[in-house]
Amino acid sequence: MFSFFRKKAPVAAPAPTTAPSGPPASPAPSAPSAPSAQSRFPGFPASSASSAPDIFAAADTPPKVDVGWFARLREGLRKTGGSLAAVFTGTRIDAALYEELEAALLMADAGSPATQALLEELKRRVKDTQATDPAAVKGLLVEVLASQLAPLQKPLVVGEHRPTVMMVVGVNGAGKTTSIGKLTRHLAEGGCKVLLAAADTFRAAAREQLAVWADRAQVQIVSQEGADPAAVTFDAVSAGRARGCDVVIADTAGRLPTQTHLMEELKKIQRVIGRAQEGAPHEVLLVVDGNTGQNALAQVKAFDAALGLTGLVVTKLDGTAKGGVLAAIARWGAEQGRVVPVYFIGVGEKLEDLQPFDAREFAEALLR
Ligand SMILES: Nc1nc2c(ncn2[C@@H]2O[C@H](COP(=O)(O)OP(=O)(O)OP(=O)(O)O)[C@@H](O)[C@H]2O)c(=O)[nH]1
Ligand SMILES: [Mg+2]
Repeated sequence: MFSFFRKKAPVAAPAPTTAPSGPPASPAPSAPSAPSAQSRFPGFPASSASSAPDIFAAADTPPKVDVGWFARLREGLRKTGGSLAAVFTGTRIDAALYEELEAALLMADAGSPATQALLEELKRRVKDTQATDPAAVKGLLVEVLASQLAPLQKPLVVGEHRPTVMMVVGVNGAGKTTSIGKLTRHLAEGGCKVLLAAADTFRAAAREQLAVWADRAQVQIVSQEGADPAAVTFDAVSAGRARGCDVVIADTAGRLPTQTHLMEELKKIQRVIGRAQEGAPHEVLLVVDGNTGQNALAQVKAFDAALGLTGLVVTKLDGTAKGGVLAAIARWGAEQGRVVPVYFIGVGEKLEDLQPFDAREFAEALLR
């Protein structure tokens, strides 16, 4: 079992309790919790007495214990990797090589601005290092890609606010509920008290799906059939505050950013969360399916314009994803001077298949 979250300070949260799904929970009296001197984070020693605030962070240097997920990422990106690798099988570094590489990057969904930026920086490094062998250029491309993706790598920190409130958004079937489920398990196993809000209220299956994850992780859920999603979320945040939860995560229904009324509904949820807790939501996470290529970038832009995203989860990179879209997202961030980080990538349906994003690992999985 690998550790997903790093303990930076003693945990003040009591042990998780389970509540059945049902109508919005009435705020329960919150028992003041005593700081624990013992680590409840698997794999990490008990921290010494510290006055630092409780902070849980996704490991910024993810442990490399499970090779399975990395193999799945490599396998998922194999096709793109194959086309990129083919560029470097010749014996000369010439204009034809760069042309082929440009085509391969565009095919990999990197988009034109990121492709140009990658090529420019690669040529500069080739010149600086006086590389003469195409294989060496491939090595340099790993470096260039890793450095251009690096701004996307940022740990998700929870614990600075209590509760830390996250709303999770995205198009239909992107992997929102599954990612929330996995994240909840990791948080709960790391000692966080989590409460889920089933703000996808109209589909019974959606509520049930989230309830299954809540049950598995032994965390509370606020859920009400057919209720206004904003009202359910308000109740959940209020209950999270009253019960001394560390994290409240709202699962929303899938929608296209072009569906104006549904985007308005998300804005309402966001506003209402702010009414239940000042300064919240602390995270507005967009889940995007890595298979959707350049459309994923369009989704990032549209949801960001509507809600002001704080982070991304890119799922299904174990499938037929081409992977280049992460370079496009990084380039877009660089151009606008505000990067929306990729907190996690999804490489399958199992718990360990949600991993903190690591720029170098990703570049290596794509190109090695
Ligand atoms: N292969 C693979 N499948 C995934 C991944 N993440 C999610 N899925 C699957 O994608 C499907 C849709 O996932 P959900 O979590 O239900 O997606 P959602 O965004 O909540 O969907 P809606 O609520 O209907 O909008 C499910 O079958 C998941 O198991 C991933 O990283 N890899
Ligand atoms: Mg869902």
